[in-house]
Amino acid sequence: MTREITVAAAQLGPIQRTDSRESAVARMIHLLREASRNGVELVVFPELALTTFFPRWFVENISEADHWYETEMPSSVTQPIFDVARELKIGFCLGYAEITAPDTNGVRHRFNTQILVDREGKIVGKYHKVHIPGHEHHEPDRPFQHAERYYFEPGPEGFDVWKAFGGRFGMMICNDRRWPESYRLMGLKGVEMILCGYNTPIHYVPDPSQDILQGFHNSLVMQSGAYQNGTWVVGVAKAGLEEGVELLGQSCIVAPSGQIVAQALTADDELVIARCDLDWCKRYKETLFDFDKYRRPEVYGPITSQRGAILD
Ligand code: CDT
Repeated sequence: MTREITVAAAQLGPIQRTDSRESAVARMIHLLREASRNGVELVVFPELALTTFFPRWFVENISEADHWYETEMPSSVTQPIFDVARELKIGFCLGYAEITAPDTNGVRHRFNTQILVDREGKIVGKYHKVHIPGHEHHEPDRPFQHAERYYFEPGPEGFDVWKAFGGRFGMMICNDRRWPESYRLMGLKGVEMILCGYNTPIHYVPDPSQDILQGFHNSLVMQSGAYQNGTWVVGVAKAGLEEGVELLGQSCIVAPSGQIVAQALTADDELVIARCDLDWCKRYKETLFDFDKYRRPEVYGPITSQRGAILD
């Protein structure tokens, strides 16, 4: 059986506040059909792909924001993505805001979620974003909010790897890609391809000097994470000018060598396609990054026992 898979990072241009879910779904279906014409077997969509990036606005009563979340997946609105992908025999990965049914304490949980769907239209993996960036309270002096910490709780399950598409696939979402622990936890489960959707404003409000480095940091973290764990990484943006906020594009596919093999040319709807040999991972996993031979977990304890730096 071949260990090669043709993958597309399906970058989306902006989704404005008044754009319906139906219009986002229609754009995704258009990309699925284009992917099929190019022999793609797996299409990866961005974080919160069905709506605008709503954490940029604050509402006093969080239930006023409930309409941004999905209560079921698929729903009548998202079912066409599943139907068309299955008809084309394409798997896909989709990011969306999820609100759960009430738990035993009557609490509904809000997660920033990503799912992996196989070529038969079955959900084979679900991931809840672990690293939630931004702020939890209204910050009226900012030009725009990034209140993800108000709208989402961190995924309690952590990182996982699913056997699918003839390999080992992992998921992470946006800010997760900046943290080496995200990649390493999946690396320790033998991950061969990590799928990561993102919405990254180019303007970083707490320190605008980082603005011109957004593209560099985006590639830096994904290239390092790929190389240091011998895995493919597929990074997929929602890009362009969304509600007056410029979002980084530069969706890309990174090889286990750390090299970018394909990258978006626009900040709009665009497929970034690469044929990826999952066996390429072995060249790194079995040599320089042979974890079993070279790692020293006995001296890594503070990484899990401690959160912030402790200064002597
Ligand atoms: N969506 C997301 O996680 N975006 C963050 C922005 C950080 S600034 C609050 C990112 O890491 O790209």
